[in-house]
Amino acid sequence: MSDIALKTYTERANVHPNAVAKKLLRLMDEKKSNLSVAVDLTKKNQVLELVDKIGPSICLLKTHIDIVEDFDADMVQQLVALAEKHKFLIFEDRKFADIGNTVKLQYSAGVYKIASWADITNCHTVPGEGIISGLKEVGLPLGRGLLLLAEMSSKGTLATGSYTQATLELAEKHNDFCMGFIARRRFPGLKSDFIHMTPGVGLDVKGDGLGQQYRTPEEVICESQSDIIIVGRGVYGSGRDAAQEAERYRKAGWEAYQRRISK
Ligand code: 6AU
Repeated sequence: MSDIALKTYTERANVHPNAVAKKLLRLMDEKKSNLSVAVDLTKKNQVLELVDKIGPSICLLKTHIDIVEDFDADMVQQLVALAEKHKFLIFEDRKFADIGNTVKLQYSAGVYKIASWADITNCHTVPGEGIISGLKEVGLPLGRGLLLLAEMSSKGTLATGSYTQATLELAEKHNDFCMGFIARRRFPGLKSDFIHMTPGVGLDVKGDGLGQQYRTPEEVICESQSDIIIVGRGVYGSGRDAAQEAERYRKAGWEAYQRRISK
């Protein structure tokens, strides 16, 4: 077991150099939650209603803002107000994947102005180091954090082996802005304390028929030593009581973390 995986979130927060990571780790212990909910809904009101319901159970809200059909500036204001009300951070899962100059514009401008409201965003490393440098020029002065997609949850993903390894090295080089990874597990031997977030988490089913693969919070947090579980349809899928399901995942994630740090 890696040393960092045995520390509490607060112990890590106390010495963490990245302001967003520090805030997130503090919130996690305060709310006893390592749950991020992926709200993949296409109507503004559906998103806001769901976020208000699950807000008490999450440490991080994950959005795909570009799937919202009736997006407007008021939606962002309301999301930020909900984040203050329920105490969670916002992660816009934009998965940038272009050259540095283009991602700078995509991150700061356009319809969504992501950098102005999202605490955290993420990117692929396929373009090389320039993508991180470009995003950093915008995000660092605003006190934002970046996650690199080091691995993916989907079947047949190409983000493996030397691609994953090169991604870890880029994160170490830019550890002032890169605060963590999207990954299936904690990577051993890293110098910095990166926050590992894992999607593809479900308690009831193993997949979705489109290549998504689900593992349980126990497998992800305790066995694979990741820090945060990202759950979407498991929480709000058809016929589910979202508030109740969010609590179920929060408890499962938290208990798995308790078992891990007591090993
Ligand atoms: O629980 P689900 O399958 O309903 O939703 C999983 C969420 C979706 C995906 O876009 C996202 O997690 N995701 C990511 C992220 C977070 O970057 C990477 C990945 O490899 N797999 C994945 O599902 O919103």
